[in-house]
Amino acid sequence: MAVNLTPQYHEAEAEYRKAQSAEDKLTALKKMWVELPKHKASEKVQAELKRKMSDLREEIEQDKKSPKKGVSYKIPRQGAGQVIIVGGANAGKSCLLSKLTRATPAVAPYPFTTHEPTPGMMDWEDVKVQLIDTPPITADYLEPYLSSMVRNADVALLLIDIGDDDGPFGAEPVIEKLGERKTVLVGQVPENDEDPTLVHLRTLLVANKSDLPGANDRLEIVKEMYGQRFPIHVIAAEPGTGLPELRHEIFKSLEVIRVYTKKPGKPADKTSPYTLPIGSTVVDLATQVHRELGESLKTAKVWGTGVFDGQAVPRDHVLHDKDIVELHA
Ligand SMILES: Nc1nc2c(ncn2[C@@H]2O[C@H](COP(=O)(O)OP(=O)(O)OP(=O)(O)O)[C@@H](O)[C@H]2O)c(=O)[nH]1
Ligand SMILES: [Mg+2]
Repeated sequence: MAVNLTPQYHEAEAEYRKAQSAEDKLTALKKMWVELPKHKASEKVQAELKRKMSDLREEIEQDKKSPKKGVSYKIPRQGAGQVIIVGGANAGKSCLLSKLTRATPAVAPYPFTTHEPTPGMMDWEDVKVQLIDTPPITADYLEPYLSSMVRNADVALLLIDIGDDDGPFGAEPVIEKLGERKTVLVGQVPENDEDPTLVHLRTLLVANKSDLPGANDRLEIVKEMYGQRFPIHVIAAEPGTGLPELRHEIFKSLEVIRVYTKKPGKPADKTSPYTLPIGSTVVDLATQVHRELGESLKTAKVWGTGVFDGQAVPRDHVLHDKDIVELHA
């Protein structure tokens, strides 16, 4: 079968040949990518374009970095937790961020659109969770700073494109590349880390573009490949299918509780809860409110789970989601 190339493809190719700078070459290659018919006969050309785009991206990044070596993106943690979105090129990572938060990253129908990590805050009930969109990870490309960003996050979303035959196979390079940097994506973090140099990161596998033809068949492949390793959530980010459920799963995956504080004789402050790891005690809450309060705390009263309303509890009382606490120094 021949690859029928459009006149626009040839025009873009001519632009590519004339281009002097890496940026202009990349722009022309992106146009070629959009114009290229995506079927079996064009697989070689697709691979070649992807490789060239990847090489150029690396070149541009390196050029940017050479004046100030060791550029890193430190995104200060905000909200109830930090969740990093990773995946192969074109999986829909930026689209997902734009649907779950008010961030506006570039979304485009060709790979290697995102060059820099972008944060956004996701609302879930009365808390906010920080999400970070990232550049793609492929077999031959991993931004140098990305593995440490992943290690620092609380949870990863590993996005897979089930709208495309190559999609299900885009996850393995992500897992491998991060694994080479001792960053291990896992469904459940092991209780005892045998190798202390490894960082295990709780990961939800998110199968995206379920609205496209053939997605169900590819989902079966994904389940066979990863069903034992990760919890799988099926969404279509663009039309918004499955997103309310995903928000809930993201919050649950952080394994935190929300606790409201109140002053004696006053109603609880319900505007912004404190968030603490599951299993946290009254002292942990007091320390988060103010370090000194953690030390001076004598007793507390709790309204919520497993207590009578306003029951006095000791410092080591374990709190539950949505408890209301009055702290007494
Ligand atoms: N049909 C469909 N298209 C989607 C869906 N989600 C994303 N897309 C499209 O997929 C393309 C890629 O989306 P992006 O969000 O740019 O993908 P990305 O993973 O950020 O890509 P890179 O930054 O290049 O790694 C865009 O054209 C999106 O509109 C979906 O659920 N269904
Ligand atoms: Mg992107």
